[in-house]
Amino acid sequence: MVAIEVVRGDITSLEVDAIVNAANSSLMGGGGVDGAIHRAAGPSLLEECRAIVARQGGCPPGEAVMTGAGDLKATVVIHTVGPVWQPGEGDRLDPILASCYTTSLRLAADAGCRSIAFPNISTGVYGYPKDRAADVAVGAVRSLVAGRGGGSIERILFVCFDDDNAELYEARVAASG
Ligand code: AR6
Repeated sequence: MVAIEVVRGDITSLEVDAIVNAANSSLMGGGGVDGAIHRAAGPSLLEECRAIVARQGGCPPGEAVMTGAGDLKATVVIHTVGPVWQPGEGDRLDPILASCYTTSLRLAADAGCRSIAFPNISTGVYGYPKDRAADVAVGAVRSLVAGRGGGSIERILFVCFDDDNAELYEARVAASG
């Protein structure tokens, strides 16, 4: 049985095995949750990201890479890149956003993680409509778990920084539980 929870607050303060970062394709840090995670983790995160970029180039939207977690309480940070919202392109972008969640979950499971925390990917700077992103996120996680694709994962947290997202996620997680 996998527990799916909604938490309000700052993702960097959580004690979970894997923290997911809403990064950009350069993996070189940025604002929003990306900036907060890099600040809290310290310089080792950027060093590891640089090594990944040197090896494989950047990270395309919908994909994810994993690093250690530096000074964070987590064990790993999974850096995924959400799609930038474009009006009229939702049907093309939704599967890319869904892939951020499922790819990150699979990476965490491959690393033997038991708990993972997601921010609301693409709903800040990248401008995705929050209700649409919440539908995609909860739907993607639920179907992966229902198909028993979660491996070692026992706890999945949706971490909501703003009240709008918290209400959207609380309603959807309760409705699909
Ligand atoms: N803990 C949890 N959630 C947070 C935190 C935090 N400490 N800080 C912000 N959020 P965004 P994106 C929420 O803009 O839209 C960066 O510059 C925030 O309220 O961080 O995927 C990257 O480098 C919002 O709901 O990510 C990329 O260039 C959510 O996190 C770009 O932004 C995502 O907002 C990615 O844009």
